[in-house]
Amino acid sequence: MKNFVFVILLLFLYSTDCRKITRKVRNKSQLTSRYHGGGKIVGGQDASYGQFPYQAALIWGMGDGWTGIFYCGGSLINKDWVVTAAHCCSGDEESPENVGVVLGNHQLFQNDAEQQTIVASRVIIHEDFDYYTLENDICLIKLSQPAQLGPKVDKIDLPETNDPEIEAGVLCTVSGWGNTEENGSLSDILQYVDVPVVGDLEYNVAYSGEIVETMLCAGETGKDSCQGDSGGPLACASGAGGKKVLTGIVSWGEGCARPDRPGVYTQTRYFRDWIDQTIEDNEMFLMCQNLSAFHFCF
Ligand code: 4AZ
Repeated sequence: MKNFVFVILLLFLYSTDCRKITRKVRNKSQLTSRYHGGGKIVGGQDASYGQFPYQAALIWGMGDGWTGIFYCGGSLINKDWVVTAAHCCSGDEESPENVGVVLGNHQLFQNDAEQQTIVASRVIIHEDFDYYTLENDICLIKLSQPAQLGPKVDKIDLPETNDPEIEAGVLCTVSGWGNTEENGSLSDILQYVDVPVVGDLEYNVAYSGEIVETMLCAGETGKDSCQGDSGGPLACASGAGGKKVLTGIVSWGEGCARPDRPGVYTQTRYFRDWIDQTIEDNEMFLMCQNLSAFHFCF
């Protein structure tokens, strides 16, 4: 049940090198159809309820006794942890109680039958995250209580460190409630679109060398993620079974769905060890807290 009211956010566009990054903001206003937009993620379509059971919506401001603002996507990787972009977490490490994670969410502005809203207990930003280059744009959010898994709320597997690079042209799926066009508005219903992975040569020309190895480009003219989709999942089929895994995290891009300006994603396979280690360290941290045995632990 939604025990909060979603309010619309205006996105602050943070422009550096023509790059626009979603900034977390305030600004309340009444919902009007204007804000619901007519399009889809950009070039996508409505998901059915439960089609992306790993999709999380992040809301901010929970701890202040009011309702919170939607600002980013995320992905449930097990019952206790959500992975998102580091630029969705900046400033939250000190106050995880302000971060709400909504699972089983379908309509952003309305209650959904199997929705769970869980406050964060820890927010852990990659220690080498660079806000300017957006390298290492990854963050882990620990839920203060485990998610109840079921048909509408479920985890997505991560790729293995040694999984091969996804080849150019492969279609992957990105989902979110982000803007349905550049400088547009959020979508009420979760959107998804299939986007082709773009090869090195092409994107290096487009972004003149700004794409580092741990990033991946995907998208084509008219089909892309956009502001508000940040932190959310890019799922690609992997291995013989073709099961979809969390290949990427929505990170940045120049505008949305522009020709030769694909969306840029954090490639999770490069961070598999960081994720596993961070989760393990957290268990140790909790055990040490419980034992009050800091001198043994640290
Ligand atoms: C953003 O600001 C953002 N077109 C997300 C995705 C893309 C661009 C910007 C990719 O959240």
